[in-house]
Amino acid sequence: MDSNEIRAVLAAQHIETPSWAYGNSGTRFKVFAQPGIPRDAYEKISDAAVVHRLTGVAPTVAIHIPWDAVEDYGHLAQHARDEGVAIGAVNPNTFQDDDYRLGSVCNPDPAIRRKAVDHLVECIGIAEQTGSTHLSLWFADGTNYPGQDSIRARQDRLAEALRETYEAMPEHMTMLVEYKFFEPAFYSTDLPDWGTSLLHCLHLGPRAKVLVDTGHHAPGTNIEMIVATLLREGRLRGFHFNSRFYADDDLMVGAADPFGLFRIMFEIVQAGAVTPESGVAFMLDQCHNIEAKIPAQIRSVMNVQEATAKALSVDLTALDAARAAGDVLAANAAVMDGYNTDVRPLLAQVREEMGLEPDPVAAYAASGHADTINAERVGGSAAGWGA
Ligand code: RM4
Ligand code: MN
Ligand code: MN
Repeated sequence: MDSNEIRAVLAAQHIETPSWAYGNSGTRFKVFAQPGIPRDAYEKISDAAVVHRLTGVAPTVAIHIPWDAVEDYGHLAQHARDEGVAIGAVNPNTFQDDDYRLGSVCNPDPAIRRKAVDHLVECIGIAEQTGSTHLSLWFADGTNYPGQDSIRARQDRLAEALRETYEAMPEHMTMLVEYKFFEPAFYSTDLPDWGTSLLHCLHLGPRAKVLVDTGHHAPGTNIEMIVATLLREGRLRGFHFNSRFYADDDLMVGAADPFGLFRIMFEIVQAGAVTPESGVAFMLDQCHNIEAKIPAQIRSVMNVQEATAKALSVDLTALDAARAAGDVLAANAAVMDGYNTDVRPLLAQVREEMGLEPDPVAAYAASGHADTINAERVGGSAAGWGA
């Protein structure tokens, strides 16, 4: 790919930010409140719009229900449009209610399963009102002790709940099925890995696809291999990007392991799946516990762009030749040359061609926007986990 083609792909890239990244968050030890935090879904969307205005590649924002519950979702979608963005994936929440102590859709009690599925179906209705095409599912379901519940019965309940939800979706909607290997359940998790997610998706039908959250794997897992496998099956619908040192840390993508992010993006590039038309959604799923939220989201978007630009910089002709010749070192060198390319000047050029400032972090700092929201957003309660 020549530089013009690379710049065109980068300018067309689409990275979705999550509404929950703009609210206060923390660990189970402490949530450190920050000034200027949105007090409702409207203000979160306004913050996401700031990220889009400065980066040019973050035109949608994911919402989480009920964290972002409002009276009128059509009105919320109009607010997003007025701000120059749109509402992206709708994420139901079946993990913050006392009823869900033993699980939601896999709970042994049919009344609680009913409540959970009703919420999933409610979120389909919300997605229709916001114009969203993605229903993004993650379940905290699982058990803590061997014998606590039947692993097989829980799979049956999961399949039944997913089936009812799938059938309630309109034709244009896609279900994303996310997995995570542990937490909050510590013995067995009902959707622990990509294989289990994929099996459920295959049983459901073509509009059920897997979502890969980069923080949801055991240390050392070769995530790009999962990505390649799911792409081959046409069942990779999206990512939740973040980075981890230990568990589901939800730190800024590309901060802990920029090379791992590059390897994932290189699989995406080789499959021709970078552009929005390819149907793979690049979403962030992060929390900024100690750093400022908006600039952290901007930095995260830039980190994804840099990994993508490096992946696009790999000389595929040289790589193919090296592979065909069985030249291991030359093949590896071709990939590493891409990774070691300083793509920051290229991305600065992309932004200038899009009419943006070349350095979005500096542009945010210079904008004075932080002072404005700190002064405006007083009173009310700051949004946060569970709010
Ligand atoms: C989970 C998972 C989900 C996210 C919640 C907040 O670990 O990553 O995608 O919605 O956290
Ligand atoms: Mn996630
Ligand atoms: Mn997570």
